[in-house]
Amino acid sequence: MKRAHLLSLTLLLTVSLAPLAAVAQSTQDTESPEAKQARLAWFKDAKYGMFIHWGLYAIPAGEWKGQRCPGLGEWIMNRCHIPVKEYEQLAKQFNPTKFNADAFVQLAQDAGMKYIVITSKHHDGFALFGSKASKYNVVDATPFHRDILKELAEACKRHNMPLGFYYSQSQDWHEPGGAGNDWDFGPDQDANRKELKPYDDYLRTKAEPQVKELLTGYGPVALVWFDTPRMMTKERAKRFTDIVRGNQPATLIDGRLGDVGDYVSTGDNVIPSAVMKDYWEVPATTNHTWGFRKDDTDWKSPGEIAFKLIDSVSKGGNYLLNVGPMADGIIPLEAQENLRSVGRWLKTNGEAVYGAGPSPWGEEFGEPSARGDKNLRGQKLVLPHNEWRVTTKPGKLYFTFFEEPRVPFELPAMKNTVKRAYLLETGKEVTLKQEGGKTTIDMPRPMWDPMATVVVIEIEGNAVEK
Ligand code: FHN
Repeated sequence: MKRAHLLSLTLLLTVSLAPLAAVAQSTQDTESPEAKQARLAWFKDAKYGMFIHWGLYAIPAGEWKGQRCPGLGEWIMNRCHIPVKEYEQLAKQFNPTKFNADAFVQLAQDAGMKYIVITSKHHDGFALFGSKASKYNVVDATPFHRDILKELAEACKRHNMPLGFYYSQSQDWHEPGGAGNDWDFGPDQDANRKELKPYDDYLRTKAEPQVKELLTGYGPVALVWFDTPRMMTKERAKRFTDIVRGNQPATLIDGRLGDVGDYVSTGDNVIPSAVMKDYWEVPATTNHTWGFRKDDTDWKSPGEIAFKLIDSVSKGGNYLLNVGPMADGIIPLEAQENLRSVGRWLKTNGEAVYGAGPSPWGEEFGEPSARGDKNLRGQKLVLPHNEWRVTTKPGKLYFTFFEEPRVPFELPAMKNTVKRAYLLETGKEVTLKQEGGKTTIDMPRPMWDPMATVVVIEIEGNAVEK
């Protein structure tokens, strides 16, 4: 993150320690669109963040009592219906002696990621920070006794890295009042959606106090990433918004609280098929799970990651890419290597990503199935085209090619005069031809970087006119 942006974020976040009930009311209800955009500015520039899913589930790593338990690693307690009394024993084994907060932040920096979001408490109810609201936390319940979030917050501060906290506000499988644990505590609701658990007790005695602890004990919180809003009425969601706004007014709230957040959170690994009106972020996996599973070694390649990142930026969003540290505190080395490869690419091509705007066109994204087919989620199928994407800055268009154009590449139609074309990485001119109202570029072959090559097109005027 550029220093100026970091300063404005710090400033925004520090102003936040003002007296709070009143602020909560006013920020929530009266914030102007401009003020909201100012809070979002660092996030929109950042584009690429590191998600970290880490907790007790890293110990069983997808296997319970010698049996493979299919599904997401962090869902093992639910998928295998592990009783609370058994699952919580894992805390006694949680001793990640190889954990080094600076190494996490260093990896994010090497990868070119501009913010970090870590699970402070996932659905299993275990907190990765010292909490007075529940002893089921890393400091009180494990032999490790160290406050992982505190160490990470300090490391982030040392490296100027914005830090946000994931918090599972509704699901808490450890608590009788939390949503989601029907194997120990029965269903959350009956057939008429009548609530059957002391859900508000859980919210008031654990979830709300813990969110407050995060907002008051861990320095500036860049964002809170709520998730799976079950039974989250507007009134309940507002209680969380008030805690966040009341303690740190600049902190962003994701799109999964249960009421409007500061930006849209898309589905897991779901990059929209076109530019969206509102600003958005996609949470994404590097393999197929969030929490570590020893049997999931199907890592996304650097090329796939680079494509998804630029695809996201060209559609006006952020790419929040997950790593799942192992029980000893180490992030799987294959994931580290792939992230660092993308980071090296970003070192010379980052201008096309950070702070860049979306595509002025959209034809490059693909086309809806003419037969009206649906995808596996039952949505309208869009047949994607993945050859190239374009991102923008005033007076500049960044065409990123993921496949080598075999013929001169025709730029999409625009009224602007095209002034110049060159490779972003080397500055070398790219042959430009303008004939009969068409502009083509002739990329040198073989492509400079076979993974992704960026050609910068300089145009008259700030933005594309169509
Ligand atoms: O259930 C969670 C899942 O474990 C993971 O945390 C993802 C990340 O976006 N969110 C939920 C499913 O959407």
